[in-house]
Parts: sequence; C-alpha cells; structure tokens
Amino acid sequence: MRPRIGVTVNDEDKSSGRRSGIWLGSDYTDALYETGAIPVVLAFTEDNEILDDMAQQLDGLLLTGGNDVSPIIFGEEPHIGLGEIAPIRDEMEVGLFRRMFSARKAVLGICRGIQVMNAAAGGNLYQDLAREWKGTLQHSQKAPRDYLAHSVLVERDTRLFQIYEHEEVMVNTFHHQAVRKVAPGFRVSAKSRDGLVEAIEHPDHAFMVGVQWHPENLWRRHEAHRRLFATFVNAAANRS
Ligand SMILES: [Mn+2]
Repeated sequence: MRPRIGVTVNDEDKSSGRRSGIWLGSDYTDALYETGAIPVVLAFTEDNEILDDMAQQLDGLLLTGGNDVSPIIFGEEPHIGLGEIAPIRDEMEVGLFRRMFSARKAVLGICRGIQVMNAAAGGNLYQDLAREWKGTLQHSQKAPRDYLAHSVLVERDTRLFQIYEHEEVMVNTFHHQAVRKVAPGFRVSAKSRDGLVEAIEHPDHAFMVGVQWHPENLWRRHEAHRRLFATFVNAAANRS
C-alpha cells in the first residue's frame, strides 16, 4: 500500500495575492507521487478532534515552506524583523506535528517546516537573520528555485548523511529565519559554512528530519535530493 502523507498548505496564493484559500506548490506533491506515496493535502482546521483523527489516519507528515513562524510558539515577543505570519497555520501545524511525534510517525520538515518542527519540539528561532545573525552568507538567494546557491556540511553519523552520502552538499536557500536553539532530543545534522543550522533530526525516531533548503525544487535533477523524499516515504510505508 502506498503510504498517505499529509501535506500542509499556505493560506495565500502568492501568484494572485488571493486570501482565504489554500495554496501548495505541486513540486511537493509530485515528489511524493514520484517516490511512491499518496499526498493528502490538508485544508486548514484548528479543531482538535479532527487533528486527532487526521494524525491517526496519516502515515507521515510533510511540513512545507511558507510564512514566518509566530514567536509566540517559542515564548518570544515579535522582533522588528519578523515577517508575515499565519496564525491558523501555526496552530494546526504545531498540533499535528506534536501528535505525529508522539505516535513516532515519519515527519519531514522543509524550510518553514524545519522551523515549525524545532519550535514545536521546544527549540527556538532567529526571527530575522539580517538583524540577529552575524554570518556572512546570503540565505535568500536571488536566483531560480532550482539553483544550488550554497553548500552545507553534513555530519557523518546522521540519517541525513546516509541519504546524501557526502559531507558537502549543494542546496538552494530561501530563508530569513532559521533554527537558533535546537529542540531537546534533536541534533544538528548539517550546517552552512557560516555556522547556521541547516538540518536537524531526531536520532530516536525512524524518520524525523528537517531541512532548511527546498529539496522539492531539486529532486528532478539531483538524485540525492530525490533520495530524501524516497527515504521519508519508505519510513512512512513501513509504519502503514
Ligand atoms: Mn541557507
């Protein structure tokens, strides 16, 4: 059976600026179809009973990219460089993540997704790298989505290294927030050359991985990035 992977969405269509809808780049769902899963696109709800059922019915969860994460989740006031947030999305993703984590089901967090994962598990974030981070690399590339803009250094004894098989991996980068304090139980699996956390994982879970880059824009041309989705889907399938 193909595993059912829940996929979270944006509350805005960036191409039209339209509100009160749902929007999701099809690169995510194509990656899941390609690697043998059924993507289940999750419309917004804050109903806890629905979230209970949702988590129970899903084999895995893909937390996708999008707006900034509200600092309320990690107990901070909004700093001056905080961008646009999506409170309903925050609420739903944090609730769903915690349920999937407790059930030890597979979770992959991408960009905003690694940030939600880290904040929901008790870590915190840089709200705005330009103001709060002293590194020198550009993390918001001004290049096409599939351009490999900077390298990350992968820790050898990690799940991520098993997938990427190299200590140095080229990635794209579209973020102005990032993991600051890593959540308890998680570990850093990759950093950029200016020392920023670019990937985390939980060593006690079969697949609990967050990456700051956007593999959904890279898997068509780069096998290692495709393998990230394939490993995630396999882990979800083994539970279903
Ligand atoms: Mn980056």
